[in-house]
Amino acid sequence: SEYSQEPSRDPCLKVNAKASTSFFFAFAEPFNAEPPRSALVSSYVTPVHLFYKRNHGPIPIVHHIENYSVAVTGLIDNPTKLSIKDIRSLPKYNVTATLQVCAGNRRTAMSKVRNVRGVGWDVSAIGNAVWGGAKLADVLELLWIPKLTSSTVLGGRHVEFVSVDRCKEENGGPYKASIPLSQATNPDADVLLAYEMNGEILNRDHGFPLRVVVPGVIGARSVKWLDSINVLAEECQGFFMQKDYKMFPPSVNWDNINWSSRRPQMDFPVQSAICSLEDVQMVKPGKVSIKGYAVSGGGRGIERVDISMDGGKSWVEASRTQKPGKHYISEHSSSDKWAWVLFEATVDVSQSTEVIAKAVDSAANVQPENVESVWNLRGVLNTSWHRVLLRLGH
Ligand code: MTE
Ligand code: MO
Repeated sequence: SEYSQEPSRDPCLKVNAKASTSFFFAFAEPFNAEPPRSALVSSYVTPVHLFYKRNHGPIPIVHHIENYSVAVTGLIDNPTKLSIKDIRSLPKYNVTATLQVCAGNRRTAMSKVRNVRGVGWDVSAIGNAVWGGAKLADVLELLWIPKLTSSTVLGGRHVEFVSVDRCKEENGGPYKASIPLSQATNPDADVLLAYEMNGEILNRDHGFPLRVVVPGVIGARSVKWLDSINVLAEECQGFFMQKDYKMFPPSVNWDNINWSSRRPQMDFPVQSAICSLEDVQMVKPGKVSIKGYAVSGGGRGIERVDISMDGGKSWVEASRTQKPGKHYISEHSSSDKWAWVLFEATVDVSQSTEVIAKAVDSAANVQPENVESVWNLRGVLNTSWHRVLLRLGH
C-alpha cells in the first residue's frame, strides 16, 4: 500500500483515528498521533519522538538529497532552484517555537458540546522544538526580494509553500499553504526553512529534508517536505487555506457554511492546558502538583497562568519557567517569544474538585471560560479554560 514505507514511531504515541473511520480502519492512515500528557511536560524542549505528528497522506521519501531542490517561482524576475547546499550556505538560525496542531488542539473536548468533524485531538497535540535552518527572508533576499517588502503596497501578495505529498483533500495533489509576503520578508518574523529539529537532522515524519516553520501561527501553515515556493498575487487557493482551518461562529452548520466568508486562521490565540493530570484523575488527600503549558501566537508571550479550585471564583498564580535551549544556541539565536512556558502550582486537596487553568498573554488576551462560546463545526481553536476533575481516593 501507499503506507508501506512509513517511518517507525514511538509506541507510546496515542494514534488519533478519525471519528468517522470504522473499526477496521482504526489505525487510520495518514498517521496522526500525540504523546501522553504527562510525557509532554517532562521537558521544556519536546523530544522529536514525542512530538505530535500530523499528516494528510503517506510520508514522502527523498532518496538522493544531493538532487533535492526547492523551486522558487511566481511573481519574481528570476525563477530559480535552490539546492539544500544553497540553503545551508545561508546563515543558520535556531528558533525555539511551539507548533500546535492544525488550527489548535483540544478538539475532543469541543466535540462533547456538539458533534464536530475532524481528527480527535486532545491537549498534547502541541510541542516545543528548536528549529534550525535558514530564514525565509534571507532566501527571498537572495532572489532580489528585499527584506520587509510590504504586501499591502503590492496588492496583498502571498508566499505559497507547496509540498510533494499526496492528500485526498487536494484530490491526490500536494499539501500547500501561504503567508503574507510582508511576514515572509520580515527577518523578525523568524519564518524558517528548517533542516534541523532539536539539533538533529529533520526526520521524515517532520518534513525531511526541508520544511517551513512559521512561528506563532497555526501548525497548518508550516508546510513539510517543501518542493516549491511561489510568490502569488493573492492567498494560496488550496484546500487547506480555503476550505479548512478557518474559525466560524457557533451558528454556522454544514448546511449554511460559506467558506469564502471567513479568512484563513493565521496567528493562534492564547492557550494553556494541565498535563500532569488526566481529565478525571484519582488523587490522595493532600498536596497535588499541577503542571502544564501555556503559549500564545503572534509572538505574544505569556504574562500569567491562573489556577482555580472553586470553579473560577478565586485564583492563584502558577509559577512559570521558560528555558532557552542554551545548548543549541549559536551566534544567531533569537529570544523565546515563539515558545511556550511550562507552569506549576501545588494545591491542597481535601475533597473531590475541579481544577481549572487559564493563561493571559502579553496583550492581556485571556482564554474564554466556556467551550460553548467558541464552539465551531470544525472543532478548531478550543482555547476554553482547561478543566480536570480530581476524585478523592485512598
Ligand atoms: N505539510 C505537508 N506537506 N503535509 C501535511 O499534511 N500538515 C500540516 C503541517 N504541514 C502537513 C504539512 C499540519 S495541519 C500541521 S498541524 C503540521 O504540519 C504538523 O507538523 P508535525 O507533524 O511536524 O507536528
Ligand atoms: Mo494540522
